[in-house]
This record gives sequence, C-alpha cells and structure tokens, in this order.
Amino acid sequence: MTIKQLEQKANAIREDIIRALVKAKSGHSAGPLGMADVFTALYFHILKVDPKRPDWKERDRVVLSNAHICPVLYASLAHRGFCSLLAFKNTLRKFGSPFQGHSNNHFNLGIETCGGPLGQGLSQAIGMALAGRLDQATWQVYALLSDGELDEGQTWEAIMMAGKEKLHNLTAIVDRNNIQIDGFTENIMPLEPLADKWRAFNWHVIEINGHNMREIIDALNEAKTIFEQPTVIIAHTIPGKGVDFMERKFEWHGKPPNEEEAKLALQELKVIGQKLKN
Ligand SMILES: Cc1ncc(C[n+]2csc(CCOP(=O)(O)OP(=O)(O)O)c2C)c(N)n1
Ligand SMILES: [Mg+2]
Repeated sequence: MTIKQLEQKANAIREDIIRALVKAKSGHSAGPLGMADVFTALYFHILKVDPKRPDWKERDRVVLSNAHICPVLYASLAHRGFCSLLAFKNTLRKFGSPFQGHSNNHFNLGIETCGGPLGQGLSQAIGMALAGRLDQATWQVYALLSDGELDEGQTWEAIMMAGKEKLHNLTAIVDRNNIQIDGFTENIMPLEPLADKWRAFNWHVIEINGHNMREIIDALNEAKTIFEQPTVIIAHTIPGKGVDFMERKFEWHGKPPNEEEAKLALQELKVIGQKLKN
C-alpha cells in the first residue's frame, strides 16, 4: 500500500471504531482513535502475519498491553481479514462476543494475550522475545503500551530486564498521548524526560509523530536494524485524533459517543476521507 492508501485505511478504521462504539454504548474513544495510524502501519505494512493462519508459527507477535484501546486492534484485524467487520461493529462488548471491552486470546483471531490489568504487557512480550531468541526465530515482538501505564512499577522492571537481555527482537511502542483516565499525565505522575529514562535502561529510542505515516513506517523499519538493544518508539499522538470535539480531552478516555456525537464524528471523518482521495 502507498502512504496515501495507508492514510485512507486509517481513516476507515477510525470510522468503524466510532460505529462500533456508538452501538456498544460503552467503551473507550480517545486511545483507539489516537492509535489508528500506528495500527494501520503495523497491520498493513510491517507485520508478518497471515489472516488465514492466525496461529502461524512464524508470525510476528503483537501484545496489546493497554487493552482498553482494543477497538483499534479489532478494527485493524477485521480490515486485514482476520475476522468479520460486521461482527465487530455489531457485537463490541456484547455478552459472548469475541470483541470484549478488553482484548483476549480465546478466539483464535490473531490476538496473543489477555489484557486489562495495565502494566503487564511488556513482561508478556519479553517472555515471547526470550522464547523467540532461544528458538533462533526470525519473528519480531511488538509490545503496545500507553503512557498512563508507565505509572506501573512492573513496566519499569520489564524495561530494565529487556535492556539487560539486549532483546533486539522486541519493539515497544508507547502511545504518548499525554492523557490517562482522569487527567493529564504530567499532572498526575510526570513521566518526562521519558526518552532519557528508556535510554538509561539501555533501549534504542525513536520519537515520532504518531500520525505521520512515513515517520511511523521508518521508525518500525529502523527498529529491525538495531541488533544490540531493544527499541522503543515513543509515538506522540493526539487522543481522539480525527474527531475535533474529542481531541486532547481526557474526558473521552473511557466513554463512547452517543448517537448525535457519532453522527458528527462520522461527518468529520468523511470529510477527511474525501480529502485523502484527492
Ligand atoms: C492495573 C490497572 N490499574 C488501573 C486500571 C484502570 N485504568 C484503565 S485505563 C486507565 C488509564 C491509563 O492511562 P492510558 O492508558 O494512558 O489512557 P488513555 O491514553 O488510553 O486514555 C486506568 C487507570 C487498569 N486497567 N489496570
Ligand atoms: Mg495515555
């Protein structure tokens, strides 16, 4: 796919996130919209995966640690052909649906882990990366984390461990959107200087604009060329990206749009989509 096509795909994914959330009547809006570009780059350009064989041994592994942003994972998997897009839009958060409010690995949809309790994903990803190294495997592990969950001590134990083990087959991607559940990260638990902290734990650090498709792809490709360290990509994103009244507002961390708000959001995304066609 070209950069333009990837941008169009990310916009379509944002539209389907809104459609699923309004129907679910609960869920998280800001994080999923903010990470749509990164997920599109992963699932449509970078990852070695096969939708027909979700458990293919040679697949790259994706661990979604901040599992509350799973609508963007589900929408990406559905667009990539791992599962039904209609089922995602109609059954998000419904009892018995594979598309629960936090992602889980019970349905063979290409989801590696169960999430929900923040702070655990990097440790899970390290286990996979160590196993891959033992097997001399070529597949990569991608751990998606949020900035809010960097408040969890376990994350820093994991960062220290991966640095010590020089896990070059591991790439962490931090959704640096500056918000958490009820406020701005720098007011609740300041994280800066964030890049320096990862560097001090012996990681290769790349900072990017998480909405610039070229930068996202270049960073993910650069990560594959680093052989002495694990890489972290700090993706600066705008929570709620694409929907003006949601952007940068922590109030949209954990609520869905109502019917009226969804209509407005879809109108805005339609305009963006039309611009991307020209
Ligand atoms: C261990 C743990 N503590 C608390 C929560 C409740 N919780 C869910 S999301 C969240 C905010 C975390 O911040 P972030 O992931 O950066 O939020 P976002 O940027 O997606 O809005 C919290 C505290 C949780 N899921 N797990
Ligand atoms: Mg955040």
